[in-house]
Amino acid sequence: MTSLALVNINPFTPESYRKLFFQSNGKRKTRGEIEEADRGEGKVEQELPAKRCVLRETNMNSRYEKEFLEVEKIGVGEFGTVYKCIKRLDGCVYAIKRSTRPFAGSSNDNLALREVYAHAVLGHHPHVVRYYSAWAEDDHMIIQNEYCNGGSLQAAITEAKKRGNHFREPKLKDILLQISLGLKYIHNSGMVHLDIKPSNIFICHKMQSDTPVVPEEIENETDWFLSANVMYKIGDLGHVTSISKPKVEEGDSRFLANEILQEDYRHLPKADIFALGLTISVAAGAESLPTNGAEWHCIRQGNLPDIPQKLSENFCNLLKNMIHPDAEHRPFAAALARNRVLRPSLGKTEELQQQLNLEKFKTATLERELREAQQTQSPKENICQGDPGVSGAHTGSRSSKRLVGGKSARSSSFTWGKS
Ligand code: 809
Repeated sequence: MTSLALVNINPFTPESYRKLFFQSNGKRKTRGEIEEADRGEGKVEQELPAKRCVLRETNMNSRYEKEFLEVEKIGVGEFGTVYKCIKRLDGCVYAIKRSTRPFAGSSNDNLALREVYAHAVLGHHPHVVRYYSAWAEDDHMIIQNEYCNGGSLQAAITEAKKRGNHFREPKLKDILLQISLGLKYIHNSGMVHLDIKPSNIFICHKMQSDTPVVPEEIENETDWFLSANVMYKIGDLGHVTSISKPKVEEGDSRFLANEILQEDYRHLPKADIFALGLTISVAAGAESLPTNGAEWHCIRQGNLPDIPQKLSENFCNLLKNMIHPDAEHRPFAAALARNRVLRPSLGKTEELQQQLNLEKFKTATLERELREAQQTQSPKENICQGDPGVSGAHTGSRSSKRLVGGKSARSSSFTWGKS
């Protein structure tokens, strides 16, 4: 029996995902066929699998081999090798990194552990790659993360460049907004990423699901991503540190803010904003960034690298602000996440809210005037209406309390913010 047969098929995964593992005749695909189908998305015929396979005991000692089927290597870096794997038990795909560095115990300084600590504390956010598990094996740290099926932003930029293309303004704004939301979450959790760059942003394309989400049904603003077709997520938390007690391990020098080089850690979250500004510039088509030298310093003086497309003035100014030499001058992630340049619809909402508040104010004024007019009417009329303000006129009956203005006076309380 091949190890491929030792993978369960999860019936709840989207159909397109199941198609990856089965042929139209219900037979399981070989590893080669799976890789082939994964490369040529959309070519596989529509048919559901008929069989399920039960996990069987293997003789393997390694947890990695026992629990996962390795599909392919998806990246090799300075700190480890990343594989696309299927978990045999749940039949889902994960990205698994095996660190190159030997795992040196559980010291707080251990970089491999820092990544795990950060993931564990951060929990779940739609714009941060999800963490599932981590363990040490053969003296190496292994981390099991969410698999993002669209590769990295760096790979997408390279691919676009090959075709003589680059990301256009609406797409750039979408990426900037989504990553700002992820950063806002990380920063609000008291941490900073410190290695934001295109190769640490991962893309998830929505898989065809059996129960599609209807955008109109999404009421909660924070759930908007359920209708998004492309999600951008912050990954590789290997440099994460806390804002209050930082242990800074410098990230990629091409995206490094000058104050970090100067060991000035007073505004750490703004170093992530600086790196994000340059990340978006690269996605916009800026040539490869300098690692040091005069050009490096020129960018740190607030000059955006050359971008070979016309961006709107507003957007350009926003990017410029993000790389401002004075860290304090750069916007916070939270401010980016509600910036009108990135979210023009928020402006409309605010405008409508103001109009609504004005109308409510006018209504409240009219109601008050009406009550005052009623109170200045003849005492006889007041008695008929059972005005409790007129001495001896209160009848005590339920219906007599129901003044015309009385009811609306009670219902006219309102708030000036969101309603
Ligand atoms: O999808 C990924 N999730 C990760 O955490 C991750 C992923 C990728 C991908 C996407 C494939 O479509 C490519 N590479 C090179 C990845 C690396 C990681 C990763 C980064 C992991 Cl698993 C741990 C730490 C840093």
